[in-house]
Amino acid sequence: MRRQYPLLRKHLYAIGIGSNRALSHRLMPLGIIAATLALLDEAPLALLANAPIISSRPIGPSQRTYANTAALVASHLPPLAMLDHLQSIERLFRRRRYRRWGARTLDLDLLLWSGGKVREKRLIVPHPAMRNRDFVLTPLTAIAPRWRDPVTGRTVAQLAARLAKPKPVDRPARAL
Ligand code: A4P
Ligand code: MG
Repeated sequence: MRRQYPLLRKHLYAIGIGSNRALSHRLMPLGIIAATLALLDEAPLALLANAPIISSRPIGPSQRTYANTAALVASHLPPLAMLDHLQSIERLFRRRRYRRWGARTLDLDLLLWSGGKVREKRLIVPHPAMRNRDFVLTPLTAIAPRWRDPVTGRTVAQLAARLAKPKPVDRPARAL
C-alpha cells in the first residue's frame, strides 16, 4: 500500500536561526530556539534536520552573545509564503524590528531554497550575507555540507572552508 503523505513537500529550505535576547527570565535564547524548532516541525512545515546550537560573538552593534543554529525544513509553501510564515513565528516571540542588527529574541533567515535563487523586494535567496558568516556556515555544514550555493557554485562545506582559511595580505610582508 502506498504511504499517504499529509502534504505535498515540494520545497526544501535551509533556515538560519539566531537569538541573543531572552523573552523572559524563563525563556532564554536556548529555550527560544528549542521552541522554534518545534514550530518548524508543525504543518505546513516539516523539520528534516537541525544542527547543534553554537554560541557566537555578535556581528554588528549588539553586545550580547548569540545562540545560532540552522535547520532543514520541507514545505509546500513557496518562498514568499515561507518568509511570511517565518516572520509570523518571529512575531510569536515578540521580535521587534526597531533597529537593524539590534538584539533580538529570534531572527529567522531563509538561507537556501531547493528552487535556487529568489530576487524580490523583500526576499533575497541565497541570503546575501551567508557566505561571510561563520555563525551561519558552521551549523549549516553540519546538516547540508553538499548543498550548492547557486550564486557561487560552491558547496556549503567549501564556503565554510574558504571562510576559515586565513586571508592573504594585500602585499607580501617586507622582509626585515
Ligand atoms: N529579507 C530579504 N532576504 C531575506 C532572507 N533571505 N531571509 C528581508 C530573511 N529575510 C530576508 O530582516 C529585514 C528584512 O530582510 C525582512 O523584513 C525581509 O523582508 P530582519 O530580520 O527584519 O532584520 P535584521 O535581521 O535586523 O536584518 P538583516 O539584514 O536580515 O540582518 P541579518 O543578516 O539577519 O543579521 N551576529 C551573530 N553572532 N549571530 C547572528 O545571528 N545576526 C545578525 C542579523 C547580526 N549579527 C549577528 C547575527
Ligand atoms: Mg534577519
